[in-house]
Amino acid sequence: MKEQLAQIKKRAMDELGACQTVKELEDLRVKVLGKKGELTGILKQMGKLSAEERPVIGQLANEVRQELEGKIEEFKAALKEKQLAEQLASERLDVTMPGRPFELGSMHPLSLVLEEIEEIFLGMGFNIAEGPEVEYDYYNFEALNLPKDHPARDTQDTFYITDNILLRTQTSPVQVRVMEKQKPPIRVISPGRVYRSDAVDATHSPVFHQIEGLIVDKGVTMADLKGTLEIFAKRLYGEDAKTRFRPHHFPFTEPSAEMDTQCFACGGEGCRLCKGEGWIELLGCGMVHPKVLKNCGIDPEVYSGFAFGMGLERVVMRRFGIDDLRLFFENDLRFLKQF
Ligand code: 2NM
Repeated sequence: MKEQLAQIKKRAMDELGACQTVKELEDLRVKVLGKKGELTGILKQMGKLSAEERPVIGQLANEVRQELEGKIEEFKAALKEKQLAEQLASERLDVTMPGRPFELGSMHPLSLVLEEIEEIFLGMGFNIAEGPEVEYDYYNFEALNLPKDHPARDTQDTFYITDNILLRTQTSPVQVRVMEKQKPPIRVISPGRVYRSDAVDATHSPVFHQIEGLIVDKGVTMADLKGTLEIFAKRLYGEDAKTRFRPHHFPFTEPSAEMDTQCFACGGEGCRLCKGEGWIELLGCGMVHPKVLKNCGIDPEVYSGFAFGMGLERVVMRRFGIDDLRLFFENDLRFLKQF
């Protein structure tokens, strides 16, 4: 029995040295020292021993148990420490390292000036109305007094999707929708993308932006139109800005006009910017045609209104001295970061 104990101890010590993990150590402890373990097996056979041998073997077995338990615990502790050290090394993080730099974006010049124009009109009591870019022929043309055979309805310029669905060529259809839904007084501007089938060059793009405005109420006159748009020009270009109105023609307004601002580069003398004119066209406008009001369910005997429209790109190009429209749509950061 003494020999058996010595053997158990020697084998356990050898296996102990080969253990790589805490789990393997625990398995070894159960195999040798557990309830059904090798050492316990020996102790169960003690009954066969003589009264003199029993305490000797018993003490020896206890010594072996204590020694093995101690060694296993010792190894366990060492392994745990090693594992922790490895984990700490692999998860090491330098919290003092500088962060990755990230670049701030900036406002697109079109958005910048659009916001400015919106603020001017919001300050005068207008609301902002938006609507679909894919529109019915009815809202884009028919309701605006442009019947099917009207020359201004050039099918060459319009992107048709079906016979009666198209990409809007102006934002006035938004205002038709507002007039249909809302009773006067109405005061809205409708900014947004519009589409025309143009070849791309420095001054033409198949997609561009318009801002149109509309007021409908009792007793609205051409004087209200002129006063409102003159104030707008002064807010946009400064209190010294000079304006003039020229007669024009639009199918949806009567009478119609165009408003110019005096060239700020030459003060009206005539220069390269205004092409020698001294004046630069800013917007088209007019008193809403009675037929248009009627089409939208508004009685032209009771109400009148004025409307106007301008191209955003041209205003922005003049503001920043940009000479090529394509720059707005190319998203070249070297361009966009200048605003
Ligand atoms: C312009 C010029 C003149 C205009 C007309 C309307 C509506 F819906 F009330 F009839 N909205 N916008 C209008 C009038 C637009 O753009 C150069």
